[in-house]
Amino acid sequence: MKVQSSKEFDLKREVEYGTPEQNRAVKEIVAAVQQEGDAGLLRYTEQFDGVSLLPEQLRVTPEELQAAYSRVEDSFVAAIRAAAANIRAFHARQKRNSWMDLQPDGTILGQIIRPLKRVGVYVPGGKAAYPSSVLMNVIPAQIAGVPEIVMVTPPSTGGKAGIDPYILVAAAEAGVTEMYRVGGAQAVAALAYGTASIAPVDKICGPGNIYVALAKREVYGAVDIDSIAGPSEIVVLADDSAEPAYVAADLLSQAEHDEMASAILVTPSQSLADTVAAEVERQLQELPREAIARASIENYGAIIVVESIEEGISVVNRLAPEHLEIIAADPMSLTGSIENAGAIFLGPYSSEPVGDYFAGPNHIIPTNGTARFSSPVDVDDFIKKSSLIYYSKEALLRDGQTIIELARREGLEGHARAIEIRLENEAKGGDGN
Ligand code: HSO
Ligand code: ZN
Repeated sequence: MKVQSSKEFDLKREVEYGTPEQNRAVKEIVAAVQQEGDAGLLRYTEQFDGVSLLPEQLRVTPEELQAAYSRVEDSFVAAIRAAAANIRAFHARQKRNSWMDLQPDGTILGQIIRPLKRVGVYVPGGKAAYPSSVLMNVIPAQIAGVPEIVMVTPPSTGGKAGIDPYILVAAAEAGVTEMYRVGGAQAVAALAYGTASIAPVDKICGPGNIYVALAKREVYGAVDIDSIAGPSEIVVLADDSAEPAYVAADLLSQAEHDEMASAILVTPSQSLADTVAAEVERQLQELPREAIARASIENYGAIIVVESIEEGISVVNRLAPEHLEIIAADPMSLTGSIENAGAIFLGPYSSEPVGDYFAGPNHIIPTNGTARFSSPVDVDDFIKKSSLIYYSKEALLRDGQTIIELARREGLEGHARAIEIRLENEAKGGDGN
C-alpha cells in the first residue's frame, strides 16, 4: 500500500453513467415492459436470465418460502433475527409524528406524515446478493409503516428459477410482503409501471448492476428512486495508539467488496503508516478474496501521512467518506470536528462490520463524497408529508391585504381576487363562517 503525504494525494472517483449502448438497451427494455407488461417482462427474463416462466410463476409462493427456511441453518435465522431487532430499534427512533399548531386566532398549521403505500426493493442476484442489505432496505420502510413492500430479484440462470434461500429468509424476516423472481432493467420497469402480475410501486430502492441503475434513472419521475450507491469506502483516522493489525483488517474488510472500493488510512504517525502497509500486505495474502481486495488497494487505496490529527480531520472532511473509523486517543473529542462522513465508528472495537451487519444504523450510506450533502437511508426515505392549512376568518381579515399585495406584484390578479372577494363579502357583513 502506498504511503504518501496529503499533498501528493488526489482522490479520483468516477460516477458511472453507462455506455451509449447500455443506455439505449435500457431505454428499449423499459419502453417494451411499459407497453407490453408481463409479455415483455417474461421475454427479457428468458433472454437475460435463461429462465422461461409463466406469469403465475413470477411470484414466490409460501411453499417456496417454507422450503427456503428448511435449507438455511438455524444459526443463520437466529443471526438475522438478532440483527433485524437492532436495526428495528435504531430506526424506530427516527419515526416522525404528524403535528398541528393551533394559533390564538384559530389558524391551524401542520404537517401530516404518511408512509408511502407501496415500495419495491431490488435485490441483485449472484455473489453481491447480501441478506444484510435486504434488512437495511426493507426495515426502514417497514418502520415507516409502508404496508406493501415488494422484493424483486433475478432467478438464477441456467433454466432454474430458484432464488437464494438466504435472501428469501432475510426478506421474510425483514417484513417483505410480496416477492417476485425478476431482475434487471425489466424488473425496474415492471415495478415502475406495473404489469398484470406486479402492481406498480411508489418508490424503487436497492442496489443493482449498471442496467438496474440506468433503469432506475430512466423511470425516476414516474416513481421515486433511492440514490445510486457507489463502491464501498472506508477512511480510518488513527494515531499511534491504534493497533496496526486492526487498522489493516478494517481497511481490507471494505477493499474486499469491489475492485473499485476505496480504503484509506489517514494518520500523523509515520510508524503506524509503515506497519499498517506491511500488515495489509500480510493479511492480503491470506484473504479468500485477495484478488478483489488487492485490486481495490492498488487502485483506490492509500495511506496518507499528515502533520497532525487536525490536518487529518481536514483531509477526512475533504474526502467525505461513506465510513469513517476514528481509532485514536479520545476519539469522542474529535467527533465534533467531523463535518462530512456518512457513518462514524469510534474506538478500537467499533470495526466497520459491526455497523455493516449488526449495530442498528443503516449500512446504505452516501458514497463518492456525497456525504457532504446527503445521509444514510432511514425512515424519512419512506414517508411523505402533506401540509395542513386552516385559516380562520379573523386570520384572513388580518392577512388578506398582504396576500393581495404579493399576488398583484406577480401579476396574478386571479389570486388577488380570490382573497379580495372574501374581504369584500366580510366588509358587507358576509355570510362566511
Ligand atoms: N459495507 C457495505 C455493506 C455491506 N457489507 C454489506 C457487508 N455486507 C456498504 O458500504
Ligand atoms: Zn461491508
